[in-house]
Amino acid sequence: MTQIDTQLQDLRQNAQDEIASCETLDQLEQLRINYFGKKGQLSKVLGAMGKLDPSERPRIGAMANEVKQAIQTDLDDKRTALQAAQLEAQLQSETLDVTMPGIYRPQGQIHPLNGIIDRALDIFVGLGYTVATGPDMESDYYNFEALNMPPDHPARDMQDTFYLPGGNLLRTHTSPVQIRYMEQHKPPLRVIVPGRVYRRDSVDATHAAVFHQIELLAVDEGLRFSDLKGTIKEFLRQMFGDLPIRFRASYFPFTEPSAEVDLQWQGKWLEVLGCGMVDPNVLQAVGYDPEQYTGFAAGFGVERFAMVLHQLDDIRRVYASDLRFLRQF
Ligand code: 2NM
Repeated sequence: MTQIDTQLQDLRQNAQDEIASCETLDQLEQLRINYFGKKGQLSKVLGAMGKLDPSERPRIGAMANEVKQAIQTDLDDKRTALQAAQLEAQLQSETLDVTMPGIYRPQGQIHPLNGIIDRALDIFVGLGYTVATGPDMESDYYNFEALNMPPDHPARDMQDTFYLPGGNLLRTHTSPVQIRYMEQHKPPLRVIVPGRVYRRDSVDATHAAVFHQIELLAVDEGLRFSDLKGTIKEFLRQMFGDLPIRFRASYFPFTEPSAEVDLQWQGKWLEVLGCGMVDPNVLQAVGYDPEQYTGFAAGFGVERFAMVLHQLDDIRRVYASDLRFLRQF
């Protein structure tokens, strides 16, 4: 045997061993370059072919080809195996077990006050009303003056209103929003206004310094007290069910005539809202002609509705953010 014979056999054997113990595709590529590259081991051996006796060349050439083929086959088989292993490992590590328990995220829920507000707004939107809102900080004009409450009106008392530095105040009702809305729109109009209001009441089981009101206003030609009655009746029917209601004469500075509405709830008459025909002075203040247009308005307290509908005995619970309490609704 010639020396080149042995070299080729050794090359074949080394390649076989190295490929067999190779563990990664990168290593395998290095091996391929090491054997088949321009400066690789096979080239080196074949470079010595020139020195061979010409009669030996065909045999050695065939042998070199065999060795090359065998190494190539080993490399291909190994590459296939390593790729399969890599894919398998990837599939293992990226497997998503959809039957695993999820990460627990407590479900939020609608606060009982927002639940009442949502329901009331839905009912009035169903009756053709538009939802409007406005600022919590108001001027004396929008909160009182435009609502037919002159400077000496008792409701303006420091004892009842939170006055702010600079002459502004925290609105004591949502009615200033209706004034602003009327300034911006011509009749006919129907608006429903939810919002936070502020009063200097001492806090107890049924009073809070900050609470929520919903007020509605309709202005059109020919609106009458019977339109107000029908609207209130339908609203209370959708809110509480078909229960007896009664209208009692009352007084508000911004409506004339005015009424309070009672609902027979669990055998007792319960006052649930105030309402009336918008006072002509209010219409005049926003530039409407009271001879052409009439309006009706009503207002109610959201907390009071929540307390009735959810049978609550203390308003302060609604604000305490105690989840054990709030989760009941
Ligand atoms: C009430 C009762 C009666 C009322 C009046 C107005 C306005 F701006 F149109 F004049 N808004 N809300 C009103 C009338 C509110 O709450 C008990």
